[in-house]
Amino acid sequence: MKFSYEAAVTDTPEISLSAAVSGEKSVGPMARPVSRFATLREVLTSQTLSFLMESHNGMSAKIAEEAGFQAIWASGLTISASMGLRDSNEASWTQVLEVLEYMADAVKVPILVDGDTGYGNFNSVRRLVRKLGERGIAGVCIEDKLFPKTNSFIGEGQPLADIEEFCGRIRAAKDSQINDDFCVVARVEALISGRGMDEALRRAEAYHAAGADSILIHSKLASPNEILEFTERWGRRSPLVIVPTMYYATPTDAFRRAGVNAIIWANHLMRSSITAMRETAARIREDESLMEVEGRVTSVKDIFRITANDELEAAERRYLPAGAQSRAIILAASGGIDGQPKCMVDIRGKSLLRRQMDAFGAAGIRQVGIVRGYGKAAVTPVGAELFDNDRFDDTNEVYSLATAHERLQGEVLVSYGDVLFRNYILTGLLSTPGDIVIAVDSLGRFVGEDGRVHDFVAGDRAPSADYLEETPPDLVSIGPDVKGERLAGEWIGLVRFSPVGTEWLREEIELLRAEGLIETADMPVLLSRLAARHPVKLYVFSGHWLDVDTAPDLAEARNFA
Ligand code: SPV
Ligand code: MG
Repeated sequence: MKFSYEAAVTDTPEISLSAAVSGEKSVGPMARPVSRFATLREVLTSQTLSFLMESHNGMSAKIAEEAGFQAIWASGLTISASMGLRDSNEASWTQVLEVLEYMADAVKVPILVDGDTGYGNFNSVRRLVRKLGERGIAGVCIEDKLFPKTNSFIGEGQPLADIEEFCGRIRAAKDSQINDDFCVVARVEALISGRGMDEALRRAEAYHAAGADSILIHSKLASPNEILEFTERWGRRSPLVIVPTMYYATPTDAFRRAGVNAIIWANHLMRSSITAMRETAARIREDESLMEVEGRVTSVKDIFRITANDELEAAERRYLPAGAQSRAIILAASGGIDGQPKCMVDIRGKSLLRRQMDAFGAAGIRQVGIVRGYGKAAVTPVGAELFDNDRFDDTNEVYSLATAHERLQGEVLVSYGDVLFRNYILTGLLSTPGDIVIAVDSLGRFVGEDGRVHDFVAGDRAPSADYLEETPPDLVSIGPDVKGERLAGEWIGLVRFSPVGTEWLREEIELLRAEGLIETADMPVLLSRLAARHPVKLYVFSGHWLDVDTAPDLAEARNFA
């Protein structure tokens, strides 16, 4: 879609700017997506006054977009400043291009880049404009000065480019654009250089004739007088952009009435961030503490939100293999051996917990949460998220699990913190179909009276050794008293929930809470209740695991590992 200035003035635009900004499809007669190029064209040419906010990197661009700005001004001054450089073309144009690419990737709204002088002659401009278009930058502003440029607010009487030569730069830019809606804004520096109003108007006329899509008339006076005189004498011959950095006290309506199409707020995100960073740095330096600062600065969580971490999590679910999408929650709150939390006992140079985390890691499960309780200060493994059940003495396993409720989403494995198992058991559990699958040791059928509590499991049919039998049995009952010919074995304290199974798990936890049973329920109770409402599958194997409850278990574990 092509916008001419005249069409924009006289016709109803075919696109909705808000739709373009939000990235939605337009719903007008021509219903099709609006490009950023077309959006910038409308921002610069529409009769309704628009605003461009300065940004200098991906984050500031996101903040400008979040605030609702329709377009972004990628300022030469502030991009240089963000690099610790002067606004004197000390950064090369390809270095600026790289920053622009981050900015364009970060936002949907269009970017008008401050292209300074075009970094040289017509030939530099041609390459610049092509590359900008390739990177999705919707427009460039070039100023009629000489390379290397000097900021307009430094010194007096800066030399200007020859008019004809600068018109050549504009024509070269227009001939090189790879998108019909790419905008070239010609910036007139005659008022800045003290050349007077007639010269400014003459230059604006020539640049308009050379094909500029808009004229930026710049002034460094504190009063708006010369800008208002210019707009009056210009008489809306083309779209106009202004930068009221110095004449900031003028009410915006004055420019609206004068027929200005777009205003650039040129450097205020950079300047405000400098103020904020200075204050924070001074406070922390003085206090040698974060106390005063925390709560007054953006949270780390907010950074995750701004950079759309949730999108990455969704992509991980789409693209990573099953194990990598899973999270393990290790219940390690209860009990100890010889005054040490069970999960921390050393089994041949590695804690039980570390061994379990390594097993999860080997299966591709990188997100591990640990619910601590007994001796929690000693449970600080690297690479795990920690949850605390400080009531481990008078609560049970479901209460511990509920402390990690924030993480009960997606594919979740829950395991007791005091079990050791061979890796193949985990792999088998992960690949058994079902929304809830529990790992069952068939040798548990033969356990005699040994004075320990076992979670025996009965299925809806006897476990089959048939090669062709592919459907695992369903759990019917689980607990220390389960017996009979449907006895499948012993649950080892490892259960997998699919994303759907995790939803059921959350519901069941909430029901237990509502019934006042959350504090007393153990995992077998939870699994029994789940099995009453949903299919809970058994993954049956033989041996190759143990739990570490007592000192003799510990001795056995040391042989096992
Ligand atoms: C910039 O933001 O880099 C500009 C505007 O060119 S000004 O600093 O006002 O010249
Ligand atoms: Mg600049």
